[in-house]
Amino acid sequence: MLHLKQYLNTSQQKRFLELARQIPLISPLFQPVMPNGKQFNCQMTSCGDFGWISDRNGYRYDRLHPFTHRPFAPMPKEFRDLAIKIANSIGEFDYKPQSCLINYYPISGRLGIHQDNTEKNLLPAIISISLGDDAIFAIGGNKYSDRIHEILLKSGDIIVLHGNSRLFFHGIKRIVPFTSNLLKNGGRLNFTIRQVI
Ligand code: MD6
Ligand code: FE
Repeated sequence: MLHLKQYLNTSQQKRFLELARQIPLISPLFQPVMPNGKQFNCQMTSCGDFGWISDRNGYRYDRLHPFTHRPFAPMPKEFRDLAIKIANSIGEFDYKPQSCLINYYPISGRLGIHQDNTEKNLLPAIISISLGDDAIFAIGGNKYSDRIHEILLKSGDIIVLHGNSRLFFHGIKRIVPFTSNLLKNGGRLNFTIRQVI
């Protein structure tokens, strides 16, 4: 795992926020349910060739938004360029940013411990960008029962799960309210850029 602290400066964070704000106009945020029917504690949408979906039928990627039934908004070039640059820096020279999952956490938001294994191709890195309020990120190992440690993610930080850590269990324990003024209504945005196939 890589934790690139303050990788994006304030003006780059504002630029990424401005780009992200356009996406729900085409691909609205929604609060998915898990296969067991429980609601997620954050809202989601995606951009790029594929979006990540969860509902009663399971977790998967789809080319169409589950409510608009239209292709997801295109992934902004700046997102793709950033992902390719970071992938190249860790020796992934053929990285294809095919999907960016956007999670919005209100101050009460969280995300249970999970493994990102829905992708057909589990080798390419997942590159995660945080904006807005701080979050307590919990990360363990390849087994659910592995010891977990906590990392404070701040606005502009990037986490990369790659190589040995690609399938590490992780989640968001909680948001730390009022720690950033980037989002005017508070809360946190997270973008995870993935190569799916
Ligand atoms: C979040 N992140 O930061 C949730 N997944 O809101 C993730 O679930 C995640 O940070 C895969 C790789 C990096 C991540
Ligand atoms: Fe994840």
